[in-house]
Amino acid sequence: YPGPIKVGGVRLKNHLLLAAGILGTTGASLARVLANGAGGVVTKSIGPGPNPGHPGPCLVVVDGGIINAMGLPNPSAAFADELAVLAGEPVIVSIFGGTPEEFRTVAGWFSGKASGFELNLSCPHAAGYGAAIGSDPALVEECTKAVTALGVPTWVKLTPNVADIGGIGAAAERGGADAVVAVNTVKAMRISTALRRPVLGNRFGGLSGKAIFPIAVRCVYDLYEACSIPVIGCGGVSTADNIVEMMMAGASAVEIGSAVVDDIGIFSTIANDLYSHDGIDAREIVGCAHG
Ligand code: RRO
Repeated sequence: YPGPIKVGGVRLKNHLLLAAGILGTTGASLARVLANGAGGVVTKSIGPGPNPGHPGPCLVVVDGGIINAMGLPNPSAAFADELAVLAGEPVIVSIFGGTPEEFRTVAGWFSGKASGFELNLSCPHAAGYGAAIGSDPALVEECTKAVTALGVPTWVKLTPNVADIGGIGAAAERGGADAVVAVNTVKAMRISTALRRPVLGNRFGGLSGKAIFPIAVRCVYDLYEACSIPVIGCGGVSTADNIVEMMMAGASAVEIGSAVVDDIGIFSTIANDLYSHDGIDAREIVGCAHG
């Protein structure tokens, strides 16, 4: 292990983080992921009001991944209780809102209780939230400013479902973001040929898993060119070689989501692979595919 590192203002135990959404709804599940070798964890996204989520089916397994339309289910302010067992641990609270004011309000509930924030400007299937905001540079800058004013390290998670992700990353940087995270899920759908209707209750959702890894690498590469703040990679990562590739594209740390569903031991497995051999030196390889 490389020992503690600092990325986007947050101290991490290693370069691997739990991505938002997976095992992130309770303090106990987040503690379990940390005990299994994650260098930091990101919570399920928390918003301005309690929300049960979309009607089911909410999730469909497809070749190379998962399509979800959970619908931003969360307990809102009550989530603060879950953080009590995680005091002192590297926990990034993912938050969403529909306006800069809502982002500020939600962040306020958790400031002092979180190592940092990850602003979710990128859910592909949430009317008025997520990608609706994250595809507009002016709104991205405003929402980011509303939270960075609190003085807590703030990362901004971006959607791949835009023409120019670099321009969106630059807007987050102007808003004072400490890092950008790329990417959230890719907008997708499946149709049941037997039932002649979309599989998901919400009709469409977001694709995660191995199928989106090349999209995530391209987005990290674009953001490394467009921004001066650190880029954190996310999307379809399942091996140590994937981590090295993401770092070469420009990632200073990497988040893992879908692969954790199959194997919570993946953090230790990958960390052993990554750090044991001749040892990767992130300072040497981050962004080395550029130029
Ligand atoms: O809860 C969800 O449906 C969800 C969210 Br908030 C998100 O950011 N990305 C995603 O794929 N699903």
